[in-house]
Amino acid sequence: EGVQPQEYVLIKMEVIPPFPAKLKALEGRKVFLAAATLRPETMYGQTNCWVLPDGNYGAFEINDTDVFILTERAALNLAYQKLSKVPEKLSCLLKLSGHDLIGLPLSSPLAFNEVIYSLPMLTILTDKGTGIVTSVPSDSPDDYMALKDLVSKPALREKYGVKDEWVLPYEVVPIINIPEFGDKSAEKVCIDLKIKSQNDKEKLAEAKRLTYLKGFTDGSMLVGEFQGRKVQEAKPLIKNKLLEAGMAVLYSE
Ligand code: A2H
Repeated sequence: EGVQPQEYVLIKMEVIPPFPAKLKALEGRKVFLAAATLRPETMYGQTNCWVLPDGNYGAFEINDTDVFILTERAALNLAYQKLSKVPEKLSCLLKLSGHDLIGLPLSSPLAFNEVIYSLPMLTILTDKGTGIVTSVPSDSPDDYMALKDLVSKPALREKYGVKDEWVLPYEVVPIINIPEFGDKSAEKVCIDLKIKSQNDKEKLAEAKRLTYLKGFTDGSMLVGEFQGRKVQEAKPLIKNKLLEAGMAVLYSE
């Protein structure tokens, strides 16, 4: 962790009832996978959610109505940021593993896809953010490659119990244009750099550097309320919209 605190937007990805057996204890509650992002303006292009299969998660009461699924570490940080039912204390309703979360159908703010699924990503860090990541393959090289791995490797889907219909038909949703990279910048850069899988760390770091920088400085919105505006301008507007609508909360660590 750096010297400066990092501020994330936590996107409330709602688990669509009825809940599977592992989540039965949460029935009747409003349950969200809380995904940490630095790119709230990309939420239109969400295609799925990522969890770490062997990761440890919990379902924590955040206030009188909402339950967040995330790592205990993140829940504790949130408890010190006025986001726990009991001030500065955890209220864990249920412990869960990443495996328990794979295949959950979700409804996520701003996403053009009305129902998206929770899927395995093997490179998620449990000491960063919430351990839950929302997937935007048009603009995130990590997301693009992790999804491509699942789409192109039936054995990988089988290993993690991923049903074909949770990943297929697979479509990248264009949401931001970057003059140098087009309307699906992550896909283009991953192809140009010949990235082979989600584990190709060095090349992915370069792809992220390229798209992140150019997306912010040169990108413009192709969709949504701020269509045609620069990403730089749209980003704080969309972030505030999500926060005001109660679809997201701020989180620092
Ligand atoms: B970003 P930083 Cl479109 N493990 O959101 C691995 N990755 C994580 C994570 C974790 N525990 N928690 C968050 N992240 C991802 C959107 C996005 C992101 C786009 C493009 C780039 C991008 C959609 N996924 O991140 O190390 C989340 O993915 C590029 C780095 O704190 C989060 O924002 O800088 C970002 O990494 C935070 O990473």
